[in-house]
Amino acid sequence: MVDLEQLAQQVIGGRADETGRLVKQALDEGMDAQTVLERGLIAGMAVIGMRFRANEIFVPEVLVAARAMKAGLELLEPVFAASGVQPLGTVVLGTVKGDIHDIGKNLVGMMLRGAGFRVIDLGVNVPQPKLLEAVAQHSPEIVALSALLTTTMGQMPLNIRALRDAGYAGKIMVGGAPLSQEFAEKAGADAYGANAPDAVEQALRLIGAAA
Ligand code: B12
Repeated sequence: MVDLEQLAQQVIGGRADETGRLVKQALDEGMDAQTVLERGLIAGMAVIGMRFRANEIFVPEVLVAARAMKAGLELLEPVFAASGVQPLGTVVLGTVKGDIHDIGKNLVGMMLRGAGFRVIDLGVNVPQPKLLEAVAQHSPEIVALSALLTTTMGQMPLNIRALRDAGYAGKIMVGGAPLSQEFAEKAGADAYGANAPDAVEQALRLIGAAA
């Protein structure tokens, strides 16, 4: 029987192959996918989130852990799709127009997925029509936008206004190095996240789930 604590340790250590192997073994042994997700993958990523916040580890370690988590998630996703386990909510995520930075956005997306959200990642340099189209198509509980440049952070209020004008009534969360809580409030966002664990905490708050 797979030891889920050991699976969590593989995520923490960023060992993608071993993570995938243990997830597959757990499923083959008939273990419930939700249990594998919560007590293996999410438990591991939660430790990474805490260590990242405490400045005990840095971006490279988070990235390799996130990659390991992704390897495990890819094996669980078809099981969830087949069994109809409900995600916490849908997040439409993207880096704003004119901006091609995506390392932070990808981290945010992976941690949101790890927390149980369905994430529709629109990629980088996302023009407003593409964002509006995705929101109309997926009716997300949350739209999450990233900007890394002072020249692109101005896209935030423009996108937020366009989303509201189009009738989007869900929550909007923004982040990226040049942004701040104050900027987010002025832009009309519902939340600002300073880093990926914070993004998860904010997303849970926005949908009314305890962090
Ligand atoms: C890597 C990098 C690049 C890579 C990007 C590769 C990639 N695939 O992303 C490349 C080389 C392509 C690049 C290009 C450019 N870059 Co650059 N880049 C960086 C660098 C070194 C690191 C950014 C990064 O990935 N950080 C690590 C991640 C994990 O952190 P993060 O992005 O901040 O994300 C975290 C939080 O902000 C938050 N977050 C992020 N998004 C979101 C979204 C939500 C919803 C939430 C809640 C939270 C959240 O959570 C994340 C995880 O903790 C920064 C310097 C720096 N120290 O920030 C410069 C930097 C951002 N770049 C800069 C510049 C100027 C450029 C260029 C214009 C350079 C040029 N002259 O061509 C181009 C712009 C291209 C474009 N149109 O976008 C400047 C921006 C200056 C400014 N004030 O505007 C910086 C600050 C460097 C500098 N000091 O001058 N860059």
